Amino acid sequence: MTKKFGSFKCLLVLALGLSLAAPFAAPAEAGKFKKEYKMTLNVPSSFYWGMGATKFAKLVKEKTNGQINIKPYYSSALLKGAQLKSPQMVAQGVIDCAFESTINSSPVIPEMNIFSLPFFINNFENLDKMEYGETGKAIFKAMEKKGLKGLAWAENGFRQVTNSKKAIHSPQDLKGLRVRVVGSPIFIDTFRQLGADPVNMNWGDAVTAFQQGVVDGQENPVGVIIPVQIWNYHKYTTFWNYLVDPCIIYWNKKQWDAFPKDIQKAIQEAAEEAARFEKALCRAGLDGDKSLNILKNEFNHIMKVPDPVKYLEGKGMTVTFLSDQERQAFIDATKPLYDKWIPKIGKDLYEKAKADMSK
Ligand code: X2X
Repeated sequence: MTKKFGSFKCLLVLALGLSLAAPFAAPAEAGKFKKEYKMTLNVPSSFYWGMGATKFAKLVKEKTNGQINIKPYYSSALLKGAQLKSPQMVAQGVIDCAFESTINSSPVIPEMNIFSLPFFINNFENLDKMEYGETGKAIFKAMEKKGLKGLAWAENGFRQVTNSKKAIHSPQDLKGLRVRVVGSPIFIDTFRQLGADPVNMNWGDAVTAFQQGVVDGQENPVGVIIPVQIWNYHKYTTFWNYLVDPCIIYWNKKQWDAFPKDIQKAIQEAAEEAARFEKALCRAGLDGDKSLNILKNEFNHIMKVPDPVKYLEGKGMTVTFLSDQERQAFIDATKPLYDKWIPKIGKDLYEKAKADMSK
């Protein structure tokens, strides 16, 4: 380089180049970045989760002065729909980063099954206490050990059950129902325990299965059941908040560690902002005015569906809420799962989660 830039003219060009690239890395350093960073997520861009991923990519580009370009690959396109492979692919560096559900990431990080323990986390407040408390810290630490750098907590949401047969009020109502679940073992265990007939399949195949009536039901948050227009296949939904599905924005750790500090800072800020926006989209109309106000005041975003329950009723769905007694029957029926799953999740983490929630 010294030889090349020996002349005064060349020095001038170099100085100009440096000033244009400010405040970030010098051009020589900028050459270290890839042309495109691949990001995986399991849903289309139209879902709230997809909108969050799009925003993350946009913010990263802005905040790094165009040096880091993330391309979102929606609907697990890089994995041919095999949603449970995302954490492994990011850990290996085949994919650079992910905006991914904790369910889909649980094959590599079993600790993430803490969110899938049925009837363990009842509300957003408890979820936030865990994510921003000791539980969240421990999960990010476990991720680092597996080659993943966690950046921010986003969301898919509390999962509700829908079906084409009847309103579900009790475990008996689930008896024999064929329910599509994610291929994560705790979901199969839970629905078997409740007497249903769980069928695991990737989300990419699920909609065809609903259309063809191969399954009677499924479970997902409003951020999925609304854009997929579930009322076209299922007339009944029960809001049982039986478990929650956070998303995490994460990066291949080796690659992350090699980024200059200013780039790390910019991406981290982008992740936190995108996650706050996306979380609010997923919670809008489910936490009073809180998330609706965050969207309006901080992001100038007005929700098309400000009240998901009313919206589903408006589409002709029967929306059922459980009484305390009905809920207790589900809690009792799923208790045996705790004996099997707490050792897999880690007793320590389970205790941390309980402590976080009681703070
Ligand atoms: O597969 C699902 O049900 C979905 C879309 O919610 C996830 O990716 C976990």
